[in-house]
This record gives sequence, C-alpha cells and structure tokens, in this order.
Amino acid sequence: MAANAKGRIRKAVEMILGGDLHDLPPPAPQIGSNRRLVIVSNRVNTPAQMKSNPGGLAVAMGAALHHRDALWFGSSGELVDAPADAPRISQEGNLVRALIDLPREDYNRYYAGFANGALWPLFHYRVGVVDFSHENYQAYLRINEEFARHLVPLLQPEDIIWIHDYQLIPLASCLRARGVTQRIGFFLHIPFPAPEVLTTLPVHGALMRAFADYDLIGFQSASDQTAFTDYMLRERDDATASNGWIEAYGRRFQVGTFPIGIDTAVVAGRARRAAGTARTRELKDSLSGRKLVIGVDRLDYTKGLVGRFKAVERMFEEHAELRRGVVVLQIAPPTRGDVAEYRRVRSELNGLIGHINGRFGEPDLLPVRYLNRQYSQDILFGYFRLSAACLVTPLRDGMNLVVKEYIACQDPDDPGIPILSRFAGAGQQLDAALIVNPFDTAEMATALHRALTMPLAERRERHKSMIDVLRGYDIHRWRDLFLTELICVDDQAELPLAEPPRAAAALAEAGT
Ligand code: ADQ
Repeated sequence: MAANAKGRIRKAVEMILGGDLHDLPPPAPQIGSNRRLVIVSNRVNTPAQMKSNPGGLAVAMGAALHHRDALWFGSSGELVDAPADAPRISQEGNLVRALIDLPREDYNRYYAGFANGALWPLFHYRVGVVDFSHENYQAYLRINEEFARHLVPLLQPEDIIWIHDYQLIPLASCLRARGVTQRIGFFLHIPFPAPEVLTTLPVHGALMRAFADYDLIGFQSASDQTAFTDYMLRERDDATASNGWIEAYGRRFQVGTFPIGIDTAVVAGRARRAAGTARTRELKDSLSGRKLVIGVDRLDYTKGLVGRFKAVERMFEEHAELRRGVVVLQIAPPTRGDVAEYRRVRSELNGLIGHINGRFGEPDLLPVRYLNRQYSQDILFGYFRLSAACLVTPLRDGMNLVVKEYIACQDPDDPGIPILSRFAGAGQQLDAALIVNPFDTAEMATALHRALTMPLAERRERHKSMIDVLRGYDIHRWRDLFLTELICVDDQAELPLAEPPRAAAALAEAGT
C-alpha cells in the first residue's frame, strides 16, 4: 500500500476516534483483504460528532473501520417528510460514509418508541419500564426496511456486512428479502435477557426469528450467549444447539461471545499526556489534597446512579473521617430526554445529590460535584488518572467501556481501583476489580471505603492483573476475532438450509 494511502487511513481513524493517535498500532491484519467491510449502525457520526460525542458504539465503530476498504452506512440524524433520496456519500481516505435521512413519521416510534422505549429496558431486565405498542413495532420494521432499501444498491458481491445493535435486529431479514446473499454478522452491544424476561415482549417470536437471518451473532458475554441459546431451545421445537451453532427456523447460524475492548495502548498514552495538562492540574489543585472518586456515565437508568449515590451517602455516614478527605465527581450527560424514565431518574438523582451535599457539605467543601455535560476523552482520561477510585455500578450493562478506560488510564506505580458491578459484562472479565452487587447499598459503601484505604501493594497487584486482561484483549482483537469468525463461516459452514427469505411484512404479520 502506498505510504500516503496508509497516511490517509491513519488520518481517517484518527478523526473517527476523535483523538490524536500517536500510538496507533500497525494496521490490523487485512482480514479477507479482497473484501470490503460494510458496517451498519443506526447513526453514522461525522468526524466532528465523533469528537464531541464519543459514545461506546462510536468508539467501537472507529476501531471496526480500521480496515482496508470500508463503507459505513446509517442515518444522518436528519428527518424528512417525503421519502428520502439516495444516500449522501462522502469519502475520507478508504472510508466511505453513506448517510440516509429517515422519515419523520416513523422515526420517533422506531427510536424513542420501540428501540429505546421497549427493547432497551427489556434487554436490561427492566420489564416494568417497557412501554410496548404494536404501532411502534411496525414503525421499527418500516425503518429497518428503509435501511435495506437504501443499502442494497450500494452492496458489492464480495462485501462482508456487519450490523450493529438492537435498533437493527430485523435488518438481515429485510436484506435477505431483497436477495442479499453475502455474509451478514450482527453484534449486540447491550445484554441479552433471559427467556423469562424476553417472552414478556408480545413480539418476541418475530424478533427472534429475525436473528436467524444472520450468519454470526456476537454477544458481549457468555451469559448473553447462553440466554439467547436457552430461548431457542425452550421456545422452538425445531431448534438444536451445539458448539456455537444453532439450527432453527430452517436455518443454521453461529453464535459467539466477543467482549468488546478499548484501544488499551492508545488510551494509556493519552492519559499519560493528559496528566500534565492545565485542565487536570486545575482539578487537582481544587482538591487540596483530598482523594477523588469518579463516575462517568450517560445519564441512563440502567447505569445505577441512584443506588451508587445511596452508597456514597452511606460511606460518608459510616466514615466521618473521610468526609473532609474525599470528593466524588460524577459526570453524567443527559441522553434520550424524550423518554419519560430518563427524565424521572434525572430528577431523582438531582434530589439525592442535593441531599448528600446538604447533609455532609461545609462552606468550603461540597462532597459531590455533579456535572451534566460531555467532556472530550483527553480531559476525561486526565481526570481518570487523578482518581483514587472509580464507581461503575450499572444494574445491567452489555460491557461498560468506562471501567476499561479508567483502568488503562492509571499510573501503574500508584493506581486507583474500580468498584465494578457484577452485572456489567466487564464484571465477568475483570475479577481483580472490587466486584459489587449494585442492588446492595451496604456492600457498595464498604467496597468504596476499601478502595480508598487499600494498601499500595494490593492496588498494584490488582491493577497489573486487570491491565493484562485489557492488553491481551483490546478493541483490535475484538474486531479481528469477530471478522475472522464471520469470514470463516464461509469456509466451515454448509450453506444455510434453503428457505425463501421472508419480507419484513411477513415478520410484521407474525408479530401482531
Ligand atoms: P454505552 O451505554 O454508551 O455503550 P459505555 O460502554 O460505558 O456505555 O461507553 C461510554 C463511552 O462514552 C465511553 O467511551 C466513555 O468514555 C464515553 N463517555 C461517557 N460519558 C462521557 C462524557 N460525559 N463525556 C465524554 N465521553 C463520555 C453501549 C453499551 C455498553 C457497551 C458499549 C460498547 O451500553 O455496555 O460497553 O455500547 O459496546
């Protein structure tokens, strides 16, 4: 590859990741190098958006697109009243972005309605919060059809297609119905619920049928994969499962566990540089020698923020000696304000943090600093490095990248310690963290105290164990393992048992 082409790839990834990637590792092995990788996600962010709003999925996309030829297809975020025109195409190095505008009429029912009002709470085990309607589900299917309608003309015969997350579960069915025969993989970034939970969804049968049109379905943790397989075996008389292969609905497809990682070496390098910046020094000076505890989460009811601050209150209650010695910094930018439950949790958290500051604050000291805004990752990484402990206490989480970033940002000679929920995918990988049950306030309060008083030798030992996991299994490895598996399906598998593809309309019918 010409040097300037390499440079362009590097530049593209740099912009996508929203950072200065001096430590960018050598390009990944060119998996299926004659084949283009087509990534599909609900939103396609511009480089500027990636910089200002680097969510978990956006970070993952940046790494997934570190590939020779890639097309990133998804919505622009713009809504239109009439049927949308052809996608807007732009090219940046070897990365082509194709953006579609979505119909206003269906978008809200698709996104806030079915995806975030029903699937998100259900998949995070919050059955009581699910707000299901058949109308929203129909709009979800129509938007998936819209994705397929615009994507099909852009596809080439050798493409490998990788679809991301719960907004697009039916997309493979919509593509198959339009004659697409290329390998299609799917990665679920959020947890997969146990069958007892999933079957409360009135359209669970149609939704699960849609998964069968993929060749490979990837999950964050073994428990998610088990829950998916259990559903098939319990609910489908025709299903068999063996060695990661499932046969059901007349199809044969593969499932696997691929815990998502971070770019460990890059994050560590950025944190080392961030440690010396004015922003980090300002925060350090403001602490006047107090220890910093940090939490960074989207303001989401699954992140366990209310329970976390009940534990913080309890820790201050039980350890009066720490009241003047510890500051808790919680950064939580609001998201999905159009969903009622998000507004409710925000208001509850405002009240609780106000209560803690009122109870334990002094004229010269507020124990909790609470900020509802985004920060660039370079600022966040400096704050992480400064923090003696990090609270990561989701009630459920597919993986949780914040805890991985926090660990990678630590100074190995004087590392901080994460307090980590057992219900985050990361909790299944990082057993040297202080693992807690986020429903147990007393246990979280004890763990926080333990982190703040842990001897240096134990902190170093735990950190070494965690960073080794993160180095061995970083985001490049995640991408390579998934794509290798998806491509190998070609070689290993017999072709799926023949069955005419079903149109989304048929899925819709099955769901009503
Ligand atoms: P998310 O629910 O968005 O991701 P998470 O994995 O924690 O959660 O990723 C959040 C990302 O956004 C991190 O990279 C973090 O640094 C960044 N971020 C958070 N708050 C920020 C702020 N205030 N300012 C700037 N950046 C901020 C979903 C799933 C997760 C899964 C990921 C990836 O819910 O379980 O780990 O996808 O698969």
